[in-house]
Amino acid sequence: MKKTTKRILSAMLALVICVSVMPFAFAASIRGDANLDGKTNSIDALLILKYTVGQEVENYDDYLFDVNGDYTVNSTDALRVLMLSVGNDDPCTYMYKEIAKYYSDALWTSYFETTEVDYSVSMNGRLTRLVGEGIDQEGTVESYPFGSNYSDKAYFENGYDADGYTPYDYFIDPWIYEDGLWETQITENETGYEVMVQIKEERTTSEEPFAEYITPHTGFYFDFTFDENGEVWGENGMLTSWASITAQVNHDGYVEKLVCKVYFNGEMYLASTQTDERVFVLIEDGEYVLELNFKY
Ligand SMILES: [Ca+2]
Ligand SMILES: [Ca+2]
Repeated sequence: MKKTTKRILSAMLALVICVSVMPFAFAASIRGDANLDGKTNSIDALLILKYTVGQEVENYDDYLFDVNGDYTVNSTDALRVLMLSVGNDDPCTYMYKEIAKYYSDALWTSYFETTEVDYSVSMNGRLTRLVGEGIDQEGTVESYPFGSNYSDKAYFENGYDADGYTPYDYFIDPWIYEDGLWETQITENETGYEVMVQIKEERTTSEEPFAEYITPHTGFYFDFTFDENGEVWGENGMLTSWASITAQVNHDGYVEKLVCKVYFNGEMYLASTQTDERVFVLIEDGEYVLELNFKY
């Protein structure tokens, strides 16, 4: 078995994604910099404290004041800023690319330390196809939901399974291609940090089937070959897709849980090598979900 085939990527469908609205806006400010002077120090801590005791502050901003991202502004946030000002590292104050790096480092480390990964992959959406006489003549429209899911466990020791495969061979890339970054976000919770990384929408076609951002980094695999036996293949098609990855990183810096969602829509013409029949296929509301639960 070739290493690439170990990947649990199973999209033998052709698709095009149309996602026009992204849910988050990129915040350019530094968390904790309450007075927006580009530095985090005791002045900011004092402003946050003032706010928590009900005093009026200028330019109040949820994002800036809620340093640990727990949707509450209190003395903990002020303390965070003080710790920062004396040189403590605090992932909650990371920005954009720093968050992506934090995510990548955590996943990379986790891949080497994990002993077991419980994983599941699912894919669903709606498929419409024009069948019968083919695309140039009148045919019948069929529309139906599609879906599949799969789950299993994989065991590792010192970064390898019994056959010499790494978690990276199984799952998604630990690093994110910088140009493909759309948005990042980090929030603290009871067990550590929840890190969210979103990857830009991009389009692939049957002429340019290699996605730059999503496919290699999320594990989502799009193949314009429609039938694995080679009897039917994509003659002409497009896929657009974007991805959102959420990782729960514990206080020791290890990923405990990771959910990667790829949203996609697509359309393509298919041709059969055996019958010469051609059909048009439209895929909507596609969602591919990879969930990983790590044990150490
Ligand atoms: Ca400041
Ligand atoms: Ca807070």
